[in-house]
Amino acid sequence: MQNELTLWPDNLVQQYRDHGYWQDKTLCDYLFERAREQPENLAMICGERRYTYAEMVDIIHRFSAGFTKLGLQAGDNVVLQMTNVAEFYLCFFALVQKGIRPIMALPAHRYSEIAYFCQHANAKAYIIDGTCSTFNYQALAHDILENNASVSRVIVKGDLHYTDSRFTSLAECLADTDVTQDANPCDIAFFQLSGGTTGAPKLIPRTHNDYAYSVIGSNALCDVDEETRFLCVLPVAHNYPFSSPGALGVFWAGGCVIIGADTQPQTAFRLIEQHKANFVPLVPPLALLWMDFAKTQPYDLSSLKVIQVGGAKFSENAAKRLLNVFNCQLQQVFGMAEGLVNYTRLDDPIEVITQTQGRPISKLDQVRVVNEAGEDVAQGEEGFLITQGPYTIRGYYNAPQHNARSFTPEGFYRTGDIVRQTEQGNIIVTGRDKDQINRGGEKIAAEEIENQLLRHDAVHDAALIAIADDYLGEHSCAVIVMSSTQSIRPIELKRFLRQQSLAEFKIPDQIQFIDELPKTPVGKIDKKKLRTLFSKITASV
Ligand code: OOB
Repeated sequence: MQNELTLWPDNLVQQYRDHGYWQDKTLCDYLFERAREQPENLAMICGERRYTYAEMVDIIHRFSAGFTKLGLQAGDNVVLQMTNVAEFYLCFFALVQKGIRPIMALPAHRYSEIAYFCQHANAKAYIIDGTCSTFNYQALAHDILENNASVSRVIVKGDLHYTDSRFTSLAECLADTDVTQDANPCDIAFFQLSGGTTGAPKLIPRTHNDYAYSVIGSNALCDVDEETRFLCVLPVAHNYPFSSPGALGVFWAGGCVIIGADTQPQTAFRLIEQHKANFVPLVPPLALLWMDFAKTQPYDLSSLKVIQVGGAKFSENAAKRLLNVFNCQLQQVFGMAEGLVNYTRLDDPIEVITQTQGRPISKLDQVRVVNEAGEDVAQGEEGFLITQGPYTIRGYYNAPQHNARSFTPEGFYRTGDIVRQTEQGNIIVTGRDKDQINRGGEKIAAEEIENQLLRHDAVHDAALIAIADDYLGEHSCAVIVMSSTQSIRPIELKRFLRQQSLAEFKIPDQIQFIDELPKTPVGKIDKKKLRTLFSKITASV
């Protein structure tokens, strides 16, 4: 299909192969090889359930057969929305083995986002956790089936709530084993989701070759090996805990992934003690919460070797404090689902670890810091970060107009991040040039929420802005100009947004009213001014 995958230029592909970065293996190959080498090693712990590598791969092959029986085949797209459960990884690999391409929805996504993924990618099936106690995904899936013609199957972990024949339980997909792979390493393996700045999240096509390299490269510099016991409390599908080095890195190195059902420090600390976890990725708000809790908690956390913090800016103060509270190493991670991932190295000087967001995985990652005109700024100066490399996409899926804005004519991805680079090449994130709110690592595209707000009759104009927040880093604030004929209270507006079935983290934390939105000289909404205005108000309440 046209526009499915924007390819890397031939000369770069040649370089990536010459360096051995692109190995022409599938994402499954690395796991299956590991399982052959050490079948009895423990691969996953999920609550009371434990899976050796042999057991894990056996289930994957059986799900592969089951999904094929349901009529799914190579090239089909499928929305995969699981909570933090082992079935997420089992389904992921089973789909990928057959060349079926999962779209990595987050548990927080609701009708609005899921319907968009289904429509945009013509998804054939929707896989959910039907056992979740905090949200009824089966009811959501029922709505999706009713309104999205492409989706003909819902596959459910747990007992079915609907007698509808289009619902199948995952347990029924455990068919005879199928060990054949229908995946091509150059093709799209799956879709990550972009934080986005406009509309709904864009689909990010990741190929086997590019993604595998990012994982292998991450493993090397994060010291991941058979001894790694990785606790995953962040959403399993997110690029950071999935592949930086993430659960994939751990599976490929023969370590063990301990799946945490929630992010509460009590739960996590118990898991760390019980399973001797030694590696855990966190986002800044969680790192702060864990630090507070660590002061008084009774658990033995001495197994911890590395805490990663990424997804949003971690302040130098907090970084220093973390090192004092936990007797382990800190690694800062600055990455993006589109590709580029930067890490501070484990043996970096303490100033680098606490003051910077690290440097790229690969020497073939090209990072440039440029001005408005696209020219490189002087070393050490602030500018816009653009990048290309062996695992950074060249275009979003079926989004030509968006691609024209998000990539330079040479194919560099415009990250929208404002950074400066130290002499040693470490990156310090200083700001953002994209209309997005980074709510403790969860990204909100301002325009998406503004469009939803404008659907309400009482809203004449709306702007969503970021307000500094001690805990989240930033929270969202909707600034509203009410229509002359109707008024509305903040609580009603929030209720209205919830009725649009959006992910909860996108509901504005704060709603403020104004007579008119200030404009810049070129007529754009002056969000800087709004931020100054409402930050003061927030600080004084
Ligand atoms: C990760 O991926 P996304 O796609 O959810 O978000 C990417 C954006 C970056 O462009 C940047 O704006 C922000 O999140 N970000 C950070 C950061 N890490 C990510 N901003 C400041 N400091 C950091 N350490 O968030 C992601 C993907 C892979 C690994 C790690 C994070």
